[in-house]
Amino acid sequence: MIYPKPEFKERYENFIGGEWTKPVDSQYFNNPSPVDGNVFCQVPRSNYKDVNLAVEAASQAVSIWSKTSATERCLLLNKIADRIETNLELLAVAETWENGKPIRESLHGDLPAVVDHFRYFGSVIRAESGEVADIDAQTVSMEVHEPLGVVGQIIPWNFPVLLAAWKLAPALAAGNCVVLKPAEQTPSTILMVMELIADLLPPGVVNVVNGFGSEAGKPLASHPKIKKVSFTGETTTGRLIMQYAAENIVPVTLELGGKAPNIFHRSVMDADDEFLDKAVEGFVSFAVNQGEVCTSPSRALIHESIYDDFMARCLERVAAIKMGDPLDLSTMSGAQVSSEQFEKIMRYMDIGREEGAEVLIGGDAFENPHYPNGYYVKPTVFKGHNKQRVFQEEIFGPTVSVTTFKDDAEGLQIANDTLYGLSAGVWTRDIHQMQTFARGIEAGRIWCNCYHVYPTHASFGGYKNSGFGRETHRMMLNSYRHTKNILTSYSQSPM
Ligand code: TXE
Repeated sequence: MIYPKPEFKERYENFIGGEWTKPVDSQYFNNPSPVDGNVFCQVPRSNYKDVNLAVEAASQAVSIWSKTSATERCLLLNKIADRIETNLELLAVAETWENGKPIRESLHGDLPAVVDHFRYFGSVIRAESGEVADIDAQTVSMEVHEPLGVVGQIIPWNFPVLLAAWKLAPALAAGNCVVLKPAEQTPSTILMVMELIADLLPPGVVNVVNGFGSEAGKPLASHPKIKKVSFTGETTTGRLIMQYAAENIVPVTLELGGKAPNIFHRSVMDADDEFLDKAVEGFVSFAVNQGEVCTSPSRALIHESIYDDFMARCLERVAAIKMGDPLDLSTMSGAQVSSEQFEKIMRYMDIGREEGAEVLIGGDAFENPHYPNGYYVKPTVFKGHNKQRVFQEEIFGPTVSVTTFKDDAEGLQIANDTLYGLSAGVWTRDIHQMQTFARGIEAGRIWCNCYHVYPTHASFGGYKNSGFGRETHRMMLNSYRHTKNILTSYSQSPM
């Protein structure tokens, strides 16, 4: 089945204080689709003036929203979830056109996860109860929570609506108001969501300001009235965000890049066919979302004793990845998000070859007969060693760099030999080996005998240069609120 091309407005505006608001300096930028390379809408090119308006609107809304009951906030989050669910197909098609990802992922992965996210955080705030401790017979300690106020959220382009939901749902649940800046590559699907939910939101509770990083992102992250910055993006940008936030002494959550090892142990080849097939799918998941995933298993470490047999199966499966029209439900790999990202990936194809990595399959652009001007790259497997740049640097494309290891010690050493620490995969039938690797790898998410699974009630976040702070899971509510301790003495005697 092929979905029809979505319909967008020719021009969108910022969403500030519950109103569609033109940019103060009347500047807009063109938004092209990576699917066909053509501009399909215009979006505000905002600057600090627009950010100021949005922060002001959010500041005014805080006094009311922060006082709402958990029940009220829960109801709003559930209404948002319902509205998105009712329009799931519309938004999934738009997301594919905006980002390039295949419709089967936006329809069955991204958008359902968005709905689930709002429902989950609606549920957990209703289920919460606090902590009270008897310090002694006359003294009681009580932990209470209070919202931070206005939070700034800056998101990237690889999962535009889903990452907006990852940040919005917990921030709202905790009683904050938000100013959100989408990525300049993917500004419009989030605005479509805002159109759908605008009537549900009290004015100023969620504000969306579009624009470029230096022009709109920086003034947002450095605004003195922002009480927290939550950022997902490149590690170098994350460093800047910390610097901006340091000026105002506000907390940051950083979800940055990755170079995940996916480790296949000897026992994978001894397992039954079902498990072996699952492991092969785990290997191939480097091509999910065209590799534009911070957790992408972009390094595969394969035990030397199974390399030939296992790789033969993997390469056969990679060759079967169907490319084509991203709006076709049978397409498995779509377009890279932008011409810049496409060029970056193609540069790494050259870098890999120049450094002596062998290209086992792919290594080139894909000429899409449906869309000759879109940005398509063939799923690519490099064979080399962990010192090469294609093993060390985040390519963010459908590539995996494969190497072998001889024993557990060497496997662990290679796995940790990277600046990043976001995630890893471990494939083995040996439970002791699984535990050794799960505990030994320096990363925030270890998938054991699975990959690319993101339940909302499991925590997610990085070690090392992949950032800090967690997303998903109710534990992150505390990163969107203060904890206040109220210590009461009931004693009548002097202290
Ligand atoms: O990221 P940026 P880019 C990695 C991936 C990709 C590379 C570059 O390797 O190839 O980063 O992508 C905003 N102050 N990831 O250039 O610049 C920007 O407008 C405030 C991994 O798109 O970090 C956008 O909204 N904001 C990542 C957001 O930051 C600034 C996902 C991300 O853009 C800013 C995306 C500034 N000075 C890319 N500069 C992941 N962890 O999943 C930019 N921005």
